[in-house]
Amino acid sequence: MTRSELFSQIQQKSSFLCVGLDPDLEKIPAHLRSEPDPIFSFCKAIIEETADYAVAYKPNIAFFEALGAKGWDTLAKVAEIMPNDVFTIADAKRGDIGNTSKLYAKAFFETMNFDSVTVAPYMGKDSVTPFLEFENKWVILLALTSNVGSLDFQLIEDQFGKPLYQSVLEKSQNWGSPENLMYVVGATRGELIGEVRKVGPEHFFLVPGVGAQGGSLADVAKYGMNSTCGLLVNSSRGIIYASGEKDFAKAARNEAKKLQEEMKILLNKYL
Ligand code: OMP
Repeated sequence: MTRSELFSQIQQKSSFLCVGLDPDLEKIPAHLRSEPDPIFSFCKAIIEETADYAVAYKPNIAFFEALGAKGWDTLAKVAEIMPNDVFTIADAKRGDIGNTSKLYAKAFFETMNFDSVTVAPYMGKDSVTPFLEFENKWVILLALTSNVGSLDFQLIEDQFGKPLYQSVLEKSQNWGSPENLMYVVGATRGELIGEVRKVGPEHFFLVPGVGAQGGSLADVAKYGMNSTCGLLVNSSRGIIYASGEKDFAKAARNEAKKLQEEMKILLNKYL
């Protein structure tokens, strides 16, 4: 999917919602556990019920990998049933020396046909560029993450007072373009999103951390929205575990709808 196609989906659905698929066998409704593939049944129902309100889906690979070979089969099946009009994100946080990254890219872009993959910048250019060589595919590079540990390295300042996350943003902009490179910017970082926007005015940001982690959607839009929206805001647990009962998919739909309604107001306000 291209950047303009993504923006057009955002306009059509009046939404910049990404539904995070973090399916945990311990947390899914009990009645699904007798199904042949409980995680697939869970994800399928969530996707079907939320597709009117979401422009992106982000399966977190850990939740599938943890189940071994069966988990990989489930992930491939989930990737196959994604609606054609949504942007798909393999949240794998990969990155390794060049020839290894190339195979990670092949796994997620060719074997499974995801639109994008999350990548950690720590190993530098040659660990990221193999992902950028795939046409119409995207890298979503970790810049300023939502977790407490982001303080450990990402905000450390160099001798000129520039935090490390800003160096990541500046340097990596030579590796790709706003057409194939996005950044992860956590919703829990509030006004710092505005600082990131100054360094990457045109890039899309994947913003996790609203919902269960307490980030504010209004602040994300206020500080982060650009002229093509430039935001995909993710919520995982807040949507997929809205109910632990048989009505889980309808409850997920309601939560997705609530976020979409808020997003529609914000799009009208800032675009
Ligand atoms: P919830 O907190 O349940 O909405 O889930 C957040 C999802 O986003 C999880 O899959 C996390 O792994 C992911 N995430 C973060 O929470 N913080 C980050 O900074 C980056 C990510 C990510 O790359 O998606």
